[in-house]
Amino acid sequence: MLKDITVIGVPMDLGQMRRGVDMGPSAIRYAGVVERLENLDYRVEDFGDIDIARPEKQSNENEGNLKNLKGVIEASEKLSQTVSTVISNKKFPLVLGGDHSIAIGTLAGVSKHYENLGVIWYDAHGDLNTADTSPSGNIHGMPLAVSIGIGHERLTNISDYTPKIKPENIVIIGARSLDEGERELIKEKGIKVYTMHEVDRLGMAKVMEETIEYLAHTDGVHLSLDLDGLDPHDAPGVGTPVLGGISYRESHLAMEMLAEAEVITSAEFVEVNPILDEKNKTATVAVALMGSLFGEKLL
Ligand code: NNH
Ligand code: MN
Ligand code: MN
Ligand code: MN
Repeated sequence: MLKDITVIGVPMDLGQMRRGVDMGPSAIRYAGVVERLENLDYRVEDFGDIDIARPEKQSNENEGNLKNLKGVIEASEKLSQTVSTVISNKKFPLVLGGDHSIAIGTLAGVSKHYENLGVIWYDAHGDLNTADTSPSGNIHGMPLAVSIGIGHERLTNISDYTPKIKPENIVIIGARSLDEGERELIKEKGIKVYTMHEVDRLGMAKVMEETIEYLAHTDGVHLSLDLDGLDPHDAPGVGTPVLGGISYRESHLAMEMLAEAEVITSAEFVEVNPILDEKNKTATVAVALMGSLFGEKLL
């Protein structure tokens, strides 16, 4: 992995309706992300936060079934440019959310640097909705669809190109709450999904072995880790918790195996909501997982 990391905060809460997830980057910094990675001998620079519009100013910005569309577009363009600059400067972009709609901007900034980018989507949800299939109109349930070029044209064309990723370069891990339209899209596009059923059946070691093998043909892999992929017992500070998730230990194993394989070229940790959390537990879990992802060892 690159020895230089740039941390980018994205205090985004426009992609869903629960307040507090905009404080995620602060909570993760407070949990010691910079120190944790510096202790592993990385040079870590904190870019600070991307400027995000306040939801109070967004009252008339809905378009059809897309809430806060304009604010999400603006933020995505800014984030895309920042991430792209970080990669051009040969630094590893580590993006802190914020709700998962930020992945639209992150992937727009990352993918232009790769011919064949892979994505690991660690999440209880598929995030494969469109305005037509979304039960909520919340854009944080749509970023993976947007990134394969499906959705509102202003979202799919962030940074003036589409699609950002190919369906066959995606692995979803931890899914256990998929909407009807998302299931259809998964089947139609043949997207690789390890639901909790497969995680239980195969075990996390096998899931990660297969995932790494499945993405071996790519020239970079982005990790998009939604903290709600973990069980709410281990990560309670999320807006849409779903029982029966991936454990803290399984998640450490997953990160350790990614570190060993040296495949990850960019990452984001999203949906940390300190208002819904228990003593900053979820941010602390996120930082611990980052430690493993960047090579921390127990011995
Ligand atoms: N699938 C639901 C929706 O589209 C919930 C999405 N919530 C998430 N996604 N946290 O990761 O609204
Ligand atoms: Mn998500
Ligand atoms: Mn590309
Ligand atoms: Mn989720």
